[in-house]
Amino acid sequence: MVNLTINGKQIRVKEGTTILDAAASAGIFIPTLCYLKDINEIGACRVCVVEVEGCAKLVTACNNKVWEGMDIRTNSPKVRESRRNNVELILSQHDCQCATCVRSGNCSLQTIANDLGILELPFEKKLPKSNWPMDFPLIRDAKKCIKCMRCVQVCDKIQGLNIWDVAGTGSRTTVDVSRNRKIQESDCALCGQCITHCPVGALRERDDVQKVLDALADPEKITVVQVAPAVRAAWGEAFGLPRKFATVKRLVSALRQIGFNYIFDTNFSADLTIMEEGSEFLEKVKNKENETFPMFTSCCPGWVRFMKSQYPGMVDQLSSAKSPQQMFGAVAKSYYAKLLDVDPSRIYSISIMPCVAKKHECAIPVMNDAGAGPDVDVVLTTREVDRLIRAEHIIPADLEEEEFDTPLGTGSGAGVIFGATGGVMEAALRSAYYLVTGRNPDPDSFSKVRGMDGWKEAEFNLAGQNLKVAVASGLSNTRKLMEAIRKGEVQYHFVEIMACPGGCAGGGGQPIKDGEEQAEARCEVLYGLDKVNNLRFSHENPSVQKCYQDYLEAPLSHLSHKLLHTDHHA
Ligand code: HC1
Ligand code: SF4
Repeated sequence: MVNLTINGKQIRVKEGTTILDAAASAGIFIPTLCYLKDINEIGACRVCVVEVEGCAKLVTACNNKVWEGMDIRTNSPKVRESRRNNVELILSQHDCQCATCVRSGNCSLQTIANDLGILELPFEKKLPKSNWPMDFPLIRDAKKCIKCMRCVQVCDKIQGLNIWDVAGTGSRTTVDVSRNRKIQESDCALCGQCITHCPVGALRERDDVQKVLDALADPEKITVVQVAPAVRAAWGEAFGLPRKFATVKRLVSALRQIGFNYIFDTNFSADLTIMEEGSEFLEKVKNKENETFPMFTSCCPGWVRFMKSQYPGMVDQLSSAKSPQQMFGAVAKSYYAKLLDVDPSRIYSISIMPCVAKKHECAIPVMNDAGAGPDVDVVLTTREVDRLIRAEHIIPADLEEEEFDTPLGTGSGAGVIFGATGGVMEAALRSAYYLVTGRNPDPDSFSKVRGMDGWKEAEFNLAGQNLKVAVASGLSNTRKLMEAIRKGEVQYHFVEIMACPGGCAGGGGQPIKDGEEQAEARCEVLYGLDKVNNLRFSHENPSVQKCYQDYLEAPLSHLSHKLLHTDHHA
C-alpha cells in the first residue's frame, strides 16, 4: 500500500494506482478530457494536471502513479491557471459553434470550459479545412477535432481496424483517415464506436431526421416505423429517465405523437430471422458432408462489412438470411402493403436503430426485394430519434405507455435479446431445438452464451447432435476468433458476431455518456424483458406464424428466399 496526501487529506491506496484513481477514491474530482480508462491514458490534453510537492513541473493525473509520501494539490493557483490555459489552447483550435453542434449539452469540452469559467478566447483561431463526404453515414468534422486520440485508440485497440491516424504537422496536426485514404476507400466497418467515444462533436452520424420529417408531412406517404431491440434499453438515457420508466411503450407513445402512421417492432422480424436462419442452419447440419462450417450470423452490418473487407474468401459462410431490419422492410412493402391494400410505393419505411452501419445496410443497392424502392427508406439512430423527440417538444417524463400496432408489433423474448451479445445465438438455439425435436426446451437452457466476454464458446446437445458454438463482440475479438478458425485451432458449427462490444446494446448509434460504458446495463434490461415476456420462442410468435400461413408459406420457401435472403456479395 502507498500513503499519500491529496489537498491535505491523508490517503492509502494500492501500489500502482494512478493519481486520478487515488483522488477519486477519496472523493476528490480531477477533470479529464482525453482520458478513457484502459483505452486512452496518454495525458494528451493536460486537463488533469496536478501539482506535486518537490516537482518543478505539473504532472498529469491520468497516467502517473502515486508514490509513498507524495503530496498533491489538485486545485492550487498554478494548477488552475495551467488547466485553464490548456483548455483555452484547445478551444483556439476548435470550432466553437455550440448552438449548431450535435453534442451541445453533452460535450466534455463545453462542460470543462464552462466549469473553468472561460468566457472569452485569448487566442486567435486556426481551423483546418474539412472536405468530408457529407453523404457518408459517418461524419468527421476536422474543425471540431481536439486531437485527444480517443477515436484512434478505440479503433485500434477495441476494433482493430486502424482507420484513424494523426495527420499533418505543427499547428496543422489533426486526426484523419489513416494512410492518406478517403473514408470510402478505407475498411471502416461503420460500427460507430469512434463516435460514442469522442468527447466532442468531431464525429457523428449523418443526420437523416429531415428526410423523416418530409415523409411525415407528405400525405401520399404511409410512414411505417420499426424499433430495434436495443433501442428500448437506451433511448431514455438522453433524457435522464430511469431505465424502468423509459419503456418501449413510452417510446411508442412519443412516436405516435410525432405522427408516424404505424409503429412496429423489429423483434417481429428478429423472430422471422430465427425461422429463416435456424432452418438454414439445420439444413446445413443435415447436409454436413457438403457444407463448410461454421455458419456465421449476418444480422450485424458492421460485421458483414468487416467480413467482406478482411475475410472476403469466407463471405459465403455468412447465413444468407438478411438482417431483421431488412426483412422487416421487405415485409412492410409486400405483405403489409397487401394487408393495408395499398400500393407498396406509398409505404415509407423507417427504422430506428442503435447503429450507424444500418444506414449503410439499407442503402445497399440489392436491398429492394419488395420492388418498391429501398425496402428500408431511412434509418435513424437512437440519438437521432432522441433529438427528434426534443425537436417536437415532447416531454418524455410525461409520456403514457402505448402499445405497438398489429400485427408487426408482436415480438418474442427471443427477439428482444437479439440486442445483446449472444442473444441471436440463444434465440436460434431455442427454436432449433424445437424444430429438431418438436418440443420446446427450457428457454434458459442456452444462457451460457450470455455475458460481456468478448469471445465465448459453448457446446450443446441437440437431439443427439453435438453442436459447438461461439459468440464474439467487438472486432478485435472477432479477428482473434477468425484467425483461430482459419488456422484450424478451433472448430464451430455456428458463430454469432456483433461488431460492437456487448452487441447492439453498445451500438455506435446509442446515446453517449462520456467515459461510461452502458452496454452491460442495457443487456440486463433486454434479458429482463425476455424473462417476463409471455412469448419466449420465435416459432411461437403468432404474427410470424400468420405471415407464413397467409403469405410466405414456409421458411426457405421461394418467396421467403426472394424477400428475406441475400448472398452478401453486393
Ligand atoms: Fe441490432 Fe438486429 S439486434 S442488428 O443488433 O439483428 O442495430 O438492436 O435491430 O436488424 O433485431 C441493431 C439491435 C437490430 C437487426 C435485430
Ligand atoms: Fe450495428 Fe449492432 Fe453491429 Fe454495432 S453490433 S455495428 S450496433 S448491428
